[in-house]
Amino acid sequence: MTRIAVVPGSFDPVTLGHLDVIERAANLFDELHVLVVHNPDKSALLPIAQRVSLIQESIAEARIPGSILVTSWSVGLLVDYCTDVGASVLVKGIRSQVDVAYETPMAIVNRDLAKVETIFMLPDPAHAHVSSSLVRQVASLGGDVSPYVPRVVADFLEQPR
Ligand code: COD
Repeated sequence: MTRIAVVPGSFDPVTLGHLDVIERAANLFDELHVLVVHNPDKSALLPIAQRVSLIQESIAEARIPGSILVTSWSVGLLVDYCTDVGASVLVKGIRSQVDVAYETPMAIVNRDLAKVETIFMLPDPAHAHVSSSLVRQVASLGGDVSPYVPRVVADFLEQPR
């Protein structure tokens, strides 16, 4: 049986913290789907299609091995996507108690709704403080985001828009 897992997120933009979780999860499963989902609680910087492209380019740039599909989902519940593609596991990164408080109820509801389990991964300490919102803030104020994001993302954010 092919074990498929989904790494969902806003990825607005993808960071080195996200990429670390993607690489380690790809090592654990036969197939990994990195799923860009709109989070209605956050105001977006990048269009969804741009986020998908930047994740694909970042995975290629880092030469992350494994069977990894990058796509997006906007039609309904996250677990509906999992059911559609035969994925039984969600992988999320946990940086702090705040992440635990945010993710725990969703993990329980997703198991109730569709028997989809959630696996929590601790971050690489080097990237534990990194978030997309921090990157958006530093970039918007003209700061150097290269310590926090893949090179393709830093280059993209530096372009005048
Ligand atoms: N190191 C490790 N992990 C990290 C790091 C880092 N530096 N930064 C972020 N992460 C993790 C996050 O904890 C999260 O697990 C994942 O990476 C994605 O993070 P973000 O910030 O890109 O995405 P979020 O937090 O906005 O998540 C958006 C989701 C849409 C995935 C989330 O809101 C969700 O699961 N929604 C479910 C919608 C649904 O179906 N609801 C009904 C039932 S619950």
